[in-house]
Amino acid sequence: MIRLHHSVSARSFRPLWMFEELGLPYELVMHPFPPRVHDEAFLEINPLGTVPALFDGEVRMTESSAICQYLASRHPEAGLEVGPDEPAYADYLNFLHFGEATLTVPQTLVLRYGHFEPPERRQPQVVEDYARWFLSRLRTLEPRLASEPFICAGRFTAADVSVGYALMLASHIGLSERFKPAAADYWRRLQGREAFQRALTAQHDAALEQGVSPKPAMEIG
Ligand SMILES: N[C@@H](CCC(=O)N[C@@H](CS)C(=O)NCC(=O)O)C(=O)O
Repeated sequence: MIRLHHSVSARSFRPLWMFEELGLPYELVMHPFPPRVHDEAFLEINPLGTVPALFDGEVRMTESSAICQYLASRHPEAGLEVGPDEPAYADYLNFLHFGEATLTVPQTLVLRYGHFEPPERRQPQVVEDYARWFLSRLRTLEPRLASEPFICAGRFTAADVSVGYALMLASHIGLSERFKPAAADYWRRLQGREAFQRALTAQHDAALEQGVSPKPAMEIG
């Protein structure tokens, strides 16, 4: 069975959400965040010290958007991938990576320098600069999201999971109040998906069962 190492609401939520969209059986191993700080032995599972860490037979993966792509293409019958022969193939790959590289990475600077670092190392200017960076890149999606229900291909795909997680993180760190209307509607639509709700429940229940706090470490406020 696929095993996913996960911390509540960390990027490993992307593969967890994919499992629920695909109806796959999986084992969820919960870690307090950040895993390498709470358990040095985690570095044997993933030398990067980060989640996700996914094991599927001989396969080992540590990049959340790549895992979404992997799962979608392993289960093409579910329609969560966009194939090379479809017109939206390039958009699909672009947004799958945009979700992590462009929309999530700047938020990690907001989190680190506004929340995780000790008070004397906090950098309010970095926090505001990278919050704006994130919001201005997100704004580029407004025309698309105002006329399309999903990010590409006219249907829900793994690219929506990638971008959707970035919106979830933004809501934890207080940036969703600054979303423009089409992004706010899109985020509401994604949260309304049954698989998204099941993923939230799964991480909550697994955290409690495994003695880990179910509260997201990245929640500000
Ligand atoms: N690009 C990687 C980033 C993985 C990553 O940085 N994960 C964060 C959680 S959101 C983490 O585990 N951080 C813990 C640490 O840096 O010690 C991905 O998309 O999976």
